Amino acid sequence: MIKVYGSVYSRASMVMCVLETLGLEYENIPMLPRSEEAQSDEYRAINPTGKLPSLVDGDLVLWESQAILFYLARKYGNNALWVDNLEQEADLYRWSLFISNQIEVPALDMLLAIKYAEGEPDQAVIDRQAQTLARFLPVLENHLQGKEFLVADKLTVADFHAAAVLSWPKVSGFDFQTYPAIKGWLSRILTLPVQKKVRSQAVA
Ligand SMILES: N[C@@H](CCC(=O)N[C@@H](CS)C(=O)NCC(=O)O)C(=O)O
Repeated sequence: MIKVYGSVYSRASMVMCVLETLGLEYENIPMLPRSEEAQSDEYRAINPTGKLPSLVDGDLVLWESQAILFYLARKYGNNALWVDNLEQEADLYRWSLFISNQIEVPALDMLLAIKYAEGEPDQAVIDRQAQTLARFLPVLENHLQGKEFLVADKLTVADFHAAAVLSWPKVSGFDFQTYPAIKGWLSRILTLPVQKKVRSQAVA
């Protein structure tokens, strides 16, 4: 059976959302980021970075969340959660890479500065990340206007990845008021029933 390493409180949640949407059976090994288990020699033999998530499917051992999502959609999607032609595939890579390269770092650093600060949150760090987001979010806002999904007018793995990343500033209290298209899309993806189902598997 497919194994997913990583708790629902990590990027493993997007992998589980995809597995659930595709109706695949899997076993979740719910380890937490930076936990002893994630640093163990046993886990590093699966993922030498010691990060989450990782996927084991038969002989395939895979890490990097987007590589995992692309693999699952291509291998098991049967047209679900993937695109229909090469041009759409290029578009999916474009938006997924844009989220990874331009949004992921400020979104995560903002979350860490606000929710995981030791002591008082560092306002200078928060302001810097907000400035970076303010540079790139208008691009996403413009793209999402009049659209339900990120690419190809259908739900794809890119939506699960991008929404997980954008959920970090959301839970940090970032104000999406000036980005109504992002706000609507984010709410649409984060309230899909599969998200609730995956979260319900959380172990304390
Ligand atoms: N680019 C990697 C990032 C993986 C990552 O940073 N995972 C977090 C949990 S969501 C982690 O394990 N952090 C612990 C650490 O940085 O050591 C991916 O998308 O899989």
